[in-house]
Amino acid sequence: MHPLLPRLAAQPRHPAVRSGDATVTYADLDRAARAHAAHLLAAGVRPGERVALWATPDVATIAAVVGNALAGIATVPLNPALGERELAHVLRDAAPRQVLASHPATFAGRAPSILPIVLDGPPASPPPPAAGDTLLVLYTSGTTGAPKGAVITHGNAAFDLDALAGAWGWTSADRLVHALPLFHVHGLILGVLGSFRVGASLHLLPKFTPEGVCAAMAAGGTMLFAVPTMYHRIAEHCEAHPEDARKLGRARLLVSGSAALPVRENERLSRLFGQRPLERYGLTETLILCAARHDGPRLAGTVGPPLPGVELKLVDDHRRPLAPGPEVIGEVAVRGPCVFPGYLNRPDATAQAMDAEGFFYTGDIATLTPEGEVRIVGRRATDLIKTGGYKVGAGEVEAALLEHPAVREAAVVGLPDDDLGERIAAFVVAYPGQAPSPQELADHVARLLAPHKRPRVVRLVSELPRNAMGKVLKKELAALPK
Ligand code: MLC
Ligand code: AMP
Repeated sequence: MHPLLPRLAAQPRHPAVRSGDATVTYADLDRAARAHAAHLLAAGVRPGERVALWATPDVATIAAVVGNALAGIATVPLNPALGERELAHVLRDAAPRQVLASHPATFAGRAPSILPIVLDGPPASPPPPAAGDTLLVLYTSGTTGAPKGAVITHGNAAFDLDALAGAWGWTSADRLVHALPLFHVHGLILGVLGSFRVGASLHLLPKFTPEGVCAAMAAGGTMLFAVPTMYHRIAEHCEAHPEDARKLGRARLLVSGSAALPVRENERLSRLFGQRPLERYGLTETLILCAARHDGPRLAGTVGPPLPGVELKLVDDHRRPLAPGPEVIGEVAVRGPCVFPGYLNRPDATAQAMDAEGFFYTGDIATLTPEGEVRIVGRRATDLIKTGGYKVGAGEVEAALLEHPAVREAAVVGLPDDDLGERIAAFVVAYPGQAPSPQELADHVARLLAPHKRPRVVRLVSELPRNAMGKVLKKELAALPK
């Protein structure tokens, strides 16, 4: 029995994935995943090595992720929209043994050699990987520099998914409606691997639309995982289409995460659907740390208590623990079996984020309610932006802007946004005689990094406000009249 996916071979006729008109049973998935593993092993990929995979939202990609997990081969999922600069960085840093795609032609020329995922042929039965073996390397942004590869082990994922299954009463009777990207924790670990660990079914939507989500819920969905931006768009849609609101109202559980769900939005969703969404909180590096329980209180603005087995404390600016109390605000530090072992090739960054006792410092600022629920109230670094549930470092966007020949200086901030949570705004000083258009600069960033990292607002300014030390005063920029 595979330690991460024990149900894979245990319920052959149960539906595993529904995508479009096709339904793939657990037997189909198990067979396809093992055939894929056999091809990789025959091609000389060894357990413990890394394989990159264009994470297109289709069954072949999912089967390849599962096959890699069965064989102990680490998956490096690639955002299909990744820009050229960021893709080159990831491929250099992760140095995958192979790059795979369900449709290699789509990505022709984007990597030296791209192999198709092959799902037929004799299945492999490799020995199961150990808890400490790498399951995934997930690239995540910091305040500066290029994204870092967070190493997630089989043990990290198994612990976290079991804790979440307990919190949400998640079982094989569930069908999860899922329209999240497959290259981050939320969509890939929770949505895909979580469903398969508990033996549930997954209704995969290749593209998020409110109409598509409502139709999938009406077609038998019991749970929805989505980011606040998706809930915002679903709410807008359902206010105009009450019949669709009723479809979501029948859900067993609506779960929101990856960014704060504003209290106002929470109230709006409760009114629309007759049930309050559950929030959960986590990071790529730690997986999910806190979650409201399906049978517990649902308080707007809180992300639930720490999951059983997760140690959570609030610390001050010097990482000294703060005595818990109603007025206490501090940075969230965590320890537990879901916390990653470190960043790939970056012992410096790992040592900065974690202490010798194994506590990871999240950068999130929180308070604790008297009942022990966590309320996230902010973030330490203004240079980290969460937009549509994606984390973006201001530094990487600034560096990309500076590569544009017309840009002399650039400062990037996140501005509050009802839809995206934060929208990326760039303040740009152009070289004399140059006036690049906002669209041109946004396209430039989308081409180098990824479309979700493009600035949605670009303002040309004559100079950037700086303090006496020459440091850009970002708070002043964010406060400039629109
Ligand atoms: C627009 N597009 C461009 C472009 N402008 N493409 C190239 N150049 C330009 N200048 C295209 C995009 O490619 C995309 O195409 C479309 O326009 C819209 O792109 P977008 O603006 O990025 O998407 P948007 O509509 O805003 O998407 C909203 C969203 C998305 C909610 C669907 O943000 C999303 O999927 N968010 C989920 C993020 C997530 O999973 N986070 C989890 C991180 S894990 P096309 O073809 O795609 O439409 C984590 C831990 C935890 O945080 O706690 O979970
Ligand atoms: P990522 O690195 O993309 O995994 O993003 C992790 C960050 O997302 C956390 O550090 C938080 O800032 C934010 N986040 C995730 N879930 C929540 C939530 N429920 N409420 C508030 N912030 C969240």
